[in-house]
Amino acid sequence: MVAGICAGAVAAAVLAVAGTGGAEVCSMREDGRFVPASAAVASPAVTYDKKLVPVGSWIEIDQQTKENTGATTVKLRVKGMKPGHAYGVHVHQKPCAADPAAAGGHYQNKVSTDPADVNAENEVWLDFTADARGSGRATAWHSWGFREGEANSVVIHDVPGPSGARVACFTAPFK
Ligand SMILES: [Cu+2]
Repeated sequence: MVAGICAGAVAAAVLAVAGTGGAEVCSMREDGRFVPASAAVASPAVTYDKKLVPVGSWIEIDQQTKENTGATTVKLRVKGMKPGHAYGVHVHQKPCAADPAAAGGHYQNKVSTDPADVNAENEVWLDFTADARGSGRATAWHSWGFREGEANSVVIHDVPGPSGARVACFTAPFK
């Protein structure tokens, strides 16, 4: 596990850039297999709808943030989903729990109550369509990074776009 050096990286980089000009990257990568929310064995990956996100299906989240600019790439990979199904995915604020609502709302760069700010530029969306084998992938790029401790999960929804039923959740400690 890399130390949590992304938070505050932009401000620090302003001071350091003349000296190093470096393009250091801090990263986070986590993967897990989905278990039922009722499972006795805790997992960072919980499914609330076993038809759309079967028990034993797999997710990996990879985050890369450039220290000098804060620019952030988040990648999602999944296996074992329902072939051909189109899913909606967002980074959410809180960790997952047995209650699908536990993950809270979407992480937003500009925190807002305006529905117009609910979009893939102000939030991290990773919508994907599973291929014939149930695999999928998505990538989101933003010029900004996450505020420390405010992005803690990835929620999979039953339909693409801004909302939809929560069918699974993966706890991931974004930096
Ligand atoms: Cu969501």
